[in-house]
Amino acid sequence: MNEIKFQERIDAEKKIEPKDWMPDAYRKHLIRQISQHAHSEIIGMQPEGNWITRAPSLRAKMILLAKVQDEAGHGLYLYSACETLGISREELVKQLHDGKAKYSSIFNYPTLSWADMGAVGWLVDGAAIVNQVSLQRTSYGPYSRGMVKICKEESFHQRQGYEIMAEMAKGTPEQKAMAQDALNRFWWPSIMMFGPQDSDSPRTGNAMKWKIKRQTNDDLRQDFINKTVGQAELIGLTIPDTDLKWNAERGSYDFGEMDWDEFWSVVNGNGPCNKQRLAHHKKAHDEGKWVRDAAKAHAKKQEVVAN
Ligand code: FAQ
Repeated sequence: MNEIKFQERIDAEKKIEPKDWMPDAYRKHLIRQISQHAHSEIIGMQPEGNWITRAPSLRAKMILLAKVQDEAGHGLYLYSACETLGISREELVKQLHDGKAKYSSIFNYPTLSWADMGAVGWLVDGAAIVNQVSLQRTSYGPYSRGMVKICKEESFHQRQGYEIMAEMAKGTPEQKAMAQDALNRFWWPSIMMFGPQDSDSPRTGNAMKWKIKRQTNDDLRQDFINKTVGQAELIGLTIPDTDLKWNAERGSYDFGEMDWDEFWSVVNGNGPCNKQRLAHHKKAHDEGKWVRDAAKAHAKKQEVVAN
């Protein structure tokens, strides 16, 4: 009975809130997705943090620093949304450290040059926005509201990345070559962010039924490609896909086959930087223990004073 009423609410486009009844499987599905999303924001700070001290100007350094801080904020909104489902932050971090929770495959690729900061902002934030704009209409209230705030900031991030790429593309031949090289390395991993093809995506069925996801992986990937091709052309860069061509009948770009072996290898922990990213997160978490302890002790003291 509860399940039927729950589905009716979803079908009527009503949001589910933390204190509402929900099926266990819906709760678990959300904890999995929101926590993986939160972990992605936090681990995603590493490839960009790598360039803060080497930004080419003070302006570029300030912008990059602000962007990386924004990603930390996104992680915090998402952890908070996830905690409303009855799981603690400690448990979520433990699942990440134990390898039980994933984070986006894209952050397991290295950032080798300043142009990579352009490619990450333009393509990675660009792909994240396409996915997150869709998630603004997700059925779980706290997740949906978090997405609205996050999307506003992500669109600024996407523009700062595109600006870096555009500047480099119209710079010296060496700078243009660096921008093209960054696009070559980040293109395929960026379109892999949308996940496996619909036919290989075990979570999509329930996610669509419960309106957690509003569009499938393949639909979102296609949207992203359609939006991005013209942006590359405008700044004179070439997307590294010889099969990419406009299909007037579909009103979309056709594109080449992704390397799915590479995708699953990275998702399963064997990408170029998986071990490094997780080791860094664990080290930072251990080194930050005294801060968490001090904050807890302070909160406890305030409680005693208030009582
Ligand atoms: N990487 O059945 P599906 C950002 C896993 S935020 C790793 O299709 P689902 C901002 C999937 O979890 C980027 N794992 O799963 C930023 C599942 O494994 P599980 C993060 C992946 O959930 C920018 C299994 O494969 N955004 O970038 C990936 O329906 C710059 C089967 O897959 C989000 O997390 C992958 N790419 O669809 C920050 C958005 N794809 O859990 C810093 C929210 C699939 O069963 C700097 N999440 N898997 O063990 C989603 O929209 C979905 O969860 C998908 C996957 C689309 C990621």
